[in-house]
Amino acid sequence: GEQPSDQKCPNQDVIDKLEELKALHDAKPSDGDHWRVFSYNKAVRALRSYPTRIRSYDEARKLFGVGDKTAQKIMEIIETGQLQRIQYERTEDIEITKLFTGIYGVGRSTAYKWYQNGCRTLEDLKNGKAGVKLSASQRIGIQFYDDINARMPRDEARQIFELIKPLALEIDPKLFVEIMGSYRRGKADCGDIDILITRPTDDGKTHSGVLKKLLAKCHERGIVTEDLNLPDDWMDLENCYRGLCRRDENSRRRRIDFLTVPYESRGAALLYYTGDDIFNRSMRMKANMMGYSLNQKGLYSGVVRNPSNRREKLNDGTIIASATEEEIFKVLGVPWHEPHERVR
Ligand code: DCP
Ligand code: MG
Ligand code: MN
Repeated sequence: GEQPSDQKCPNQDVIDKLEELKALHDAKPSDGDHWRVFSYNKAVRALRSYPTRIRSYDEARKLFGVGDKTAQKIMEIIETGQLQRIQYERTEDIEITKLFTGIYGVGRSTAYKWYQNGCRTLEDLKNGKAGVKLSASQRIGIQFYDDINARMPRDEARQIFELIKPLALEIDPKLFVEIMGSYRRGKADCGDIDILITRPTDDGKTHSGVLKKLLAKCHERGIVTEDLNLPDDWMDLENCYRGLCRRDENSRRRRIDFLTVPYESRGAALLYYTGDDIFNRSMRMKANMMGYSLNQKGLYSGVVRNPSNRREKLNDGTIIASATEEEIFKVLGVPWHEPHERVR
């Protein structure tokens, strides 16, 4: 695997500044500057694997993916510790749009529209300035803005999961309850808690209706505090719930996601929701190259897509692997990766 991103490399300060500039280009509200983002990503990758401190322009220029402009920037950071371009790119539209996209349920286009209509602060939005109408979850997103945008220590995610898992097993001891996402990958901090629930069907029963009962219990105990997105039909085997939770009355709110899937697709769901998103993308690409299609429900063969819109499936294909992560890796010919190895 690659070296973990928190391990310092000899050019870490250069990487940090380039990443900062990249984020500003990426956040361009009108339409992220994708070409620049791509080129900074290439430079950062080269710098990450470079073993020694960069000493000259020529040395920087020799790195794969580093052109004249980027080499100049690298030297500016090495020589001055600063990158002037960052101040120049940090404009009000980017800053305010970023503030607004930090609200749960607000995407870049909504955020930019509010900015264009003259909103500048969270107060402006709450007050309905320029005719802004917030959804219930966006209101909660503003009310707990700082909590939702903070990450929690891994230990707190574990403690909350250990409060919830027994409540689920009280409802049905045969449930399969697993924590996924960044926690399962072993990260030191988590943006939210991702919980998968399913149940074997060999005794003719299913987990239908469990999610509703579990959430009632979690609300009753004060563990889940606010709902953000409820399922359309609580009785479906495949469901998704998003909300806020807390360990106890003295703890901050944390984001929590519950997912339920049919037992046969637990492997595909585990794989997808364990991530990370970049690892998922490479698995999907591998599947596509083999003529398969991979999503959170399974690995399919014979999916026919609309040639002029690859997103549109003309048929569902046949499922060839979904019950375990192992079999999906195997069919794709990808060596087994432990969750902590599934990182960019
Ligand atoms: N996922 C994905 N593509 C997305 C969103 C999610 O592939 N656009 C997958 C990969 C993620 C997993 O779902 O790892 C869980 O999503 P989260 O947003 O909860 O991300 P993480 O748990 O990985 O990180 P965080 O600690 O920020 O929650
Ligand atoms: Mg997560
Ligand atoms: Mn999540």
